[in-house]
Amino acid sequence: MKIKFSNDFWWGTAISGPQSEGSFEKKNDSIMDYWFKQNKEDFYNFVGPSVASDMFNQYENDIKIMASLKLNSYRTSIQWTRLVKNIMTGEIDEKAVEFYRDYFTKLKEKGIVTIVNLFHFDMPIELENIGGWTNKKTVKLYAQYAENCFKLFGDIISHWATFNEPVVPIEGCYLYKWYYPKIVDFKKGIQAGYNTILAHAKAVNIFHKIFENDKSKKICSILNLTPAYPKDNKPENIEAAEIRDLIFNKSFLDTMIKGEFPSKLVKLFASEDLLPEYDSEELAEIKKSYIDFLGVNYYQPSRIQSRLTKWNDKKEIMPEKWFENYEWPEKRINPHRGWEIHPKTLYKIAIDIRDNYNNIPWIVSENGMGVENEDKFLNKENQIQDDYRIDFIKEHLYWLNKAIDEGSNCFGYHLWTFIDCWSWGNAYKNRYGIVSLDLLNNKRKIKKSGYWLKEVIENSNEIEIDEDLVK
Ligand code: BGP
Repeated sequence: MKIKFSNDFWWGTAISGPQSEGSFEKKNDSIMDYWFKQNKEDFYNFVGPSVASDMFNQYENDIKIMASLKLNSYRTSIQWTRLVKNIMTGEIDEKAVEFYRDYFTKLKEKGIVTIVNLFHFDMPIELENIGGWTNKKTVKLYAQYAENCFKLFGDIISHWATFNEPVVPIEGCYLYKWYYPKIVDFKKGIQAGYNTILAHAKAVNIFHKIFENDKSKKICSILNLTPAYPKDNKPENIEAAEIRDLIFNKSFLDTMIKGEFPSKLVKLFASEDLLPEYDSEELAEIKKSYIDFLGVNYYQPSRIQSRLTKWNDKKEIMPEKWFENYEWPEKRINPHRGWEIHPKTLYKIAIDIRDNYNNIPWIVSENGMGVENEDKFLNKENQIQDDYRIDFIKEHLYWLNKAIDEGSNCFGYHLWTFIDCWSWGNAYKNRYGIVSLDLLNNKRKIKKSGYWLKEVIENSNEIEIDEDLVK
């Protein structure tokens, strides 16, 4: 069977500054740099973010590779800890401005539209030391940083993102101990989440003011959506899944698109004395902010049931007070990452955006598959034969295409990622790139999936899909 995407469809890849650039010439540490200096053993093979994919030095060549693959779009992020020389005053590092201006200009010259994101988990350590997102001073400094970025690069960049996956630092830093500072404190996490939303709203409002006469400038937020499937139709399981959705998806989705916190979530948090500190001026700022488009990172859904045992109220409260994860027996997983592969959920997300979120224009801003030891798939020409990745992409594109046919307003698909990149904790264990990176010499080589994508684009965005793959 054949599917086809519109001629102006965006094809590209996404990456982040901290995971690709390396920390060359950076004047400040993020929590990730600091965490690595403190606890190297927390990182796969003791590899930290200092060199990453060496894009700081090789971006010009990398952009040529992107162009050779006919990709028309891209996303990366500015590192706050690079752009700003002095985190507390916001003083700009002119060398960093030169670097980003050249990087973004080179992309533009090749006809590649870049979405520039402002925050990808990389909180400056100085701000984490005063409470990170739990402190409103961070919100103020972020708004100043965002305004500087819009003014410094707004002549080159048309598309912006305030945050990548804002819920993830809440989970990682305040609930599940994935990332430094590994605090377990749900109430603090909620304050951090609320302040993140406020910071987003402030940045969006500043953006719309600066560019009020230029409709080509657009801003989004990038959310990782993990729709919750209840185990079955029992009301208690449906209710548990609904709560999981409220806490992890709708908290950000509803606020950023509709300007309002879901009332059921507010009631739930109030019942446990978990509401953050807020005032009416802040709520008005949030209400006023609107995004021009939405970025959706999709990797996996969640599978939920009601609690099998009563939550022990003597324990620290966690979101799991209201639900439990459920192991769906039919679950297909990517064993390298442990994440479920369920392409049809992308269709569910697309229809939900169409029906419940004003059919806002949106892009799949990340989707991809991390695989360990990809070297075993090298052919004689030293090229990685990642057919599993091609199949993974095709399956997702099939469901996306169906949703677009049914009216969902998705205008593009970005793969995570362009080149194998450093990951939080996992470092270089799982490779996601369509271009491989040799860690010994930082050499790049396009994988089979990269050439496959190029072929799709050259073939007028038409894709042949094996029916067995999507039944
Ligand atoms: C997303 C993040 C990326 C990236 C990707 C893969 O959640 O936005 O930064 O890391 O997931 O995840 P991981 O690197 O943990 O395998």
